[in-house]
Parts: sequence; C-alpha cells; structure tokens
Amino acid sequence: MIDELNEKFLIPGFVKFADGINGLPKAIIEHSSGSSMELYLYAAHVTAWRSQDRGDILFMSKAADFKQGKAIRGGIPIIFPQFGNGELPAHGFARNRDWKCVSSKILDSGSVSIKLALSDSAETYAIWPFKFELIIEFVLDQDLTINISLNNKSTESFSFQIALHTYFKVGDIARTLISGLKGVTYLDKLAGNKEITEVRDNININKACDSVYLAAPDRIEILDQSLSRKIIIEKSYLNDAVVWNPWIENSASIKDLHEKAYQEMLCVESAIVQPKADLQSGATYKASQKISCQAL
Ligand code: TA6
Repeated sequence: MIDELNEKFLIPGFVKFADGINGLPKAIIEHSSGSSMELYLYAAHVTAWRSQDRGDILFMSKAADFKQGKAIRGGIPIIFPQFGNGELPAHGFARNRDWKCVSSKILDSGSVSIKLALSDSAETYAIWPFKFELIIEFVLDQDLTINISLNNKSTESFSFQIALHTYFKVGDIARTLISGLKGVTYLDKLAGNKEITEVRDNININKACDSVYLAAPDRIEILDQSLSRKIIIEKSYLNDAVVWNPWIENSASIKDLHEKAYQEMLCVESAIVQPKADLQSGATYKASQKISCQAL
C-alpha cells in the first residue's frame, strides 16, 4: 500500500508516505520553512504539526489508540456529519473511517497541498442515508490551512454538522487564555446547554468546560504564556467555535487520555453545530480554517 501511495503521490522532499503506528499509512509532509506535519489516511487525521520556530502546535495523547473503528485522541479529528451525541454514533463517522488520497502538489505559493476524500459507502448509508463526497485539502507552509469541500450527491437535500476538533498543545492550561469571544452567546454543555453571554475579554480555563460559542468571530486566539506563543485560528463558513477541556473530573473517564493530559491540551474547534447546515442536492459547501503560531 505504501509503495502504491508513493508511486502516485510522492513529492521528494515534500510528501512521502510511510507506515505509521500499528502500520496505518501516514503522509509525512514538509515545507521549506522547516514546518512539517503527519497526516494519517485513516480518518484523514492530522496527528502532528510542528513549525520551525515554535515546535509542536498540536496535542497528541500518549495513550491514543491507532486502530480501526476508534477515533485518534489528539491532533485534528474531522467531525462529520454529526457533532456530539445524537442519532448517529458520537461525532459521526468521518473520524473512524479510511479515507483515500486524491492528490498531492506544490502550489504556486510554494505551499504543499494534499487532498483526502471520503464518500458514502454501504456502511455510512446504513446509518446516514445520503450520498456525499467530502474532500479535505491540507495546505502546509509556515501555517496549516484546511479547506473543506462537501458535495451532496443525493437526490434530496440533507442537513449536517461539521467540526475540526483541534487539540492544541499548551505549556500550562493554567497560564493559557482564549481571546476573541467576548459578547458571544454560548451553550454550556455542562449546564444543560444553558445559554450564557461571554463577558470575558480573555477566557481562562480553571475547571471542566464544554462550550459551544454560536456565530463566533472568524478570528480566535489562544495566548499561551507558558510557551510564550500565540496560536491564531482564522475560520470561514464554520460559524461556531467549541471550547473544551475535560479537566480532572472528566479526564478519568477518557481512557485514551494520558495522566494529567488536561494540563497540556485545549480544544478550540471551528464548527457548524447549531443550527445545522442544509445542503441542497448537487450543491457544494466550502469552508476553511487557517491556524498559525507566533511569538506572544
Ligand atoms: O468537542 C467537545 C466534545 O463534544 C466534548 O463533549 C467531549 O465529548 C469531546 O468532544 C470529546 O469527544 P470524544 O467522543 O472524542 O471523546
């Protein structure tokens, strides 16, 4: 499988496929700025992204499972067509399916692009009776941009939720702030989805939080005072933003989170949660997220 993938998609010095954990195929992608990332075909899952100057920007649990049917704990899980619990399995099926690579290329800008695709199958159709093609382009330069393209191949419209469930690495959660959400209404999932208006300029995390910020601004920043860096999230057509940290009380029940992982991780997720998005038959939904990291 690796040989076939490299025959089709190898770009020497920029893209190569190799066996990842448990033999799952992964693409190792490098950019001339010195940044690099690892992308598993399974779940189209970015498991690492590091920049020349700032090191690892994503969190990966040391207890993560890398096996079929299980979501990988960390990096950037792709959540589709359902966010959270509901009629489908939690967070949908895109994060525990095999995707296929459709292209790799160097863009005119010098950025490195790789596209992975997931389409409906008998399995997915059995739980979500619609035909679709979801193509995600990962563009690496000194930043990481993810471009989403979802085509409705059904004869009828469907509604969906989608999220880039990004686990960011932080030096110390107690010295980390989130800015850009002041004035936004959020659903507090730990308080029965109570609607609350965010009053803080800078949000500190000192307990379990699981908040869905509705119609959130397209620019959100994570200020990491411990690592003296700022992570900038710029999203488009992903209306909502989810902020999650399980803290002590909820970490114990998450078996694939290593001890005290809550202290070094923070999820800020660009998403469509509420209302769901509707997509007409034959139509294509496009969205994107760029993450960058600078000195604080
Ligand atoms: O995005 C936050 C959230 O929906 C939390 O409620 C928590 O369940 C988290 O996702 C992780 O979900 P998972 O199914 O990966 O354990």
